[in-house]
Amino acid sequence: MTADSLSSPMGSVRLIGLPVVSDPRGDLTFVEGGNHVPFQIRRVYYLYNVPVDSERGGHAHRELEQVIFALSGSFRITVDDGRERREFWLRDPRTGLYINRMIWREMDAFSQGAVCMVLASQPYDEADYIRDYASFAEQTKY
Ligand code: T46
Repeated sequence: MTADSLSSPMGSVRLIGLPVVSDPRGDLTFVEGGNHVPFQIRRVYYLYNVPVDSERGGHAHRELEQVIFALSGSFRITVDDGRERREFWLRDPRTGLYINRMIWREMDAFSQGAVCMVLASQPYDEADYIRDYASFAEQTKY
C-alpha cells in the first residue's frame, strides 16, 4: 500500500475565496474554471425554495468534483471521508467549499430564502453517485 493510498481525501476539502470587485454600485464576484476552482466547469446548478427543515445531499460521488456556494442566506454542509467528519457553514457568496471525489456530504439548516449554487466538473450522471452510506464506508476503507 502506498503512502498516497493511506492519505485521507478529506485533506483536499477546503474553502475557496473568490475575487470581489466593489464600487458604489455594489459588489461583483467572478469565477474562472481551472483558475479559481481546480477544474474546468462543465455544469452549474442551484437549489432554491428550500424549506428550512430540508436535508439534502446524503451521498458521495465516485469522480465528480464540486465547489458549493451560498449565493444568498446560509446552510451547513457536513463532509465525511469515511474516517473523519467536518462541518462547514456557508454564508458568504465570495467563499465556496471545494469537495473532491469520494466525500460524503449532507446539507441542512437552510436559512429562509437560501440559494445554493454548485459548480461541477462533470455533467449529471446518476451512475457517479453513491447513495448508500454503508457502501460508501466500505469503499473508503484505507
Ligand atoms: C450534490 C449536492 C450539493 C438532475 O437531473 N441534474 C442535476 O444536475 C442534479 C444535480 C440533479 N438532478 C436530479 C437528480 C434527482 O432526481 O434532481 C433530483 C434531485 O437531486 P438530488 O437528490 O441528488 O439533490 P441533492 O440536493 O440532494 O444533491 C445535489 C447534487 O445531486 C449533488 O451532486 O453534491 O446537491
